[in-house]
Amino acid sequence: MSDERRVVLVTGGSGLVGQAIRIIIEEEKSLNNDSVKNESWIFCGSKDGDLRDKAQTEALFERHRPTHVIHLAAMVGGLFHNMAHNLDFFRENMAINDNVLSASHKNKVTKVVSCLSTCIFPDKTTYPIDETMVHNGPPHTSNFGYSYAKRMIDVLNRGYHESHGCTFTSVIPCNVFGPHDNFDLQSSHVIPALIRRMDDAMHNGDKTFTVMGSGKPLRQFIYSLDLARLFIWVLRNYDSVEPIILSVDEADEVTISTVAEMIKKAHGFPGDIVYDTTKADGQYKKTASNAKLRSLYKDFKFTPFETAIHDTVAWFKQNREHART
Ligand code: NAP
Ligand code: GFB
Repeated sequence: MSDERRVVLVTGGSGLVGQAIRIIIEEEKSLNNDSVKNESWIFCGSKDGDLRDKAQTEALFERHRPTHVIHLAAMVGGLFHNMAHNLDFFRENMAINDNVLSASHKNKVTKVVSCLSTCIFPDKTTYPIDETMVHNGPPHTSNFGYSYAKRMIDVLNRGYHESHGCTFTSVIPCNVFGPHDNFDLQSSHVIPALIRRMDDAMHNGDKTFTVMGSGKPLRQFIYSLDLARLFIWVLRNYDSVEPIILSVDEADEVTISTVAEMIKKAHGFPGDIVYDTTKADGQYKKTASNAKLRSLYKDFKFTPFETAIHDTVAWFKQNREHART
């Protein structure tokens, strides 16, 4: 990146990934990192402007005049929230994404990095999944609304590049977890859901703990602080319009059962884990390759999964009263 002063606007800055980026940027500032000296970072949540509304989006961009944007803002949720609200996931995210990219173009933003997800890939596919496969078939039915809206970010990026030469690109994370996650019972992803519900079980003195589904599905999980470091690296070093997967290795894929046992160990829950197989499993697997990332950022080290789980459980127990529950 050139030496001129950069103003980086982070939409969705109050969420799981946004807060992780804030933590890493603060860490870089405390270490007097050279890159961050040239950058002003602005973290926005919905209180700063409802990005479903075009006028509020344009007002936010006119207020901050960003040169770069990390676009995280979205309606986000776990399997069960998606299954119950596919239409809302599609419409809200379509509106947010079109408004943010249109305002970025109108304000001559130098670069936008948006966020897709490994859950948007075709349900019927070969493995491992890679970046070329985004549009090769319908996504899993459980989250078709979110998936198609996210795929349209890639379509918009290509359109703005072809018509206006914009450097609008995207990253494709696997499942993310960490501090400042959404621990709400209705809308949360599996890891924050299990952490919160097991904390409740500990307080209630429950003898058993119920995991939804069979526990057999496979997932790759990235710690939010690791994803944040990779996001910042993409902003500063990756200039292709083609998406790039940001995921742990295929070998780090784990079953939901393994995750539940790790969270049980981190909590010190004494009871037994039982499975409610009347509840959906969702996608069985969505194994993604991080070969492109590894070829460009060779020495990146991911936080060991068990350490990240332990630290997230500790964060939740210390911050429960302020967390999104
Ligand atoms: P999150 O914790 O739910 O945060 C969502 C963020 O978007 C919040 O800052 C929220 O602001 C903002 N937002 C939502 N609706 C908005 C609106 N109408 N106007 C303005 N801001 C709005 O989500 P996350 O997990 O950090 O996800 C960040 C990005 O990563 C998303 O694009 C998501 O699709 C992607 N992603 C997440 C995962 C995962 O497992 N979590 C996996 C792959 C990709 P308020 O809180 O102030 O309302
Ligand atoms: O993170 P999650 O909700 O979404 O994980 P996906 C769902 C898996 O965890 C299923 C099991 O196999 C569930 O049966 N599970 C067990 C639970 N207990 C629970 C629980 O208490 N809560 C939840 N939520 N799951 C999402 C997509 O898929 O991945 C989203 O639907 C998004 O669009 C996200 O992209 C990253 O990993 O299945």
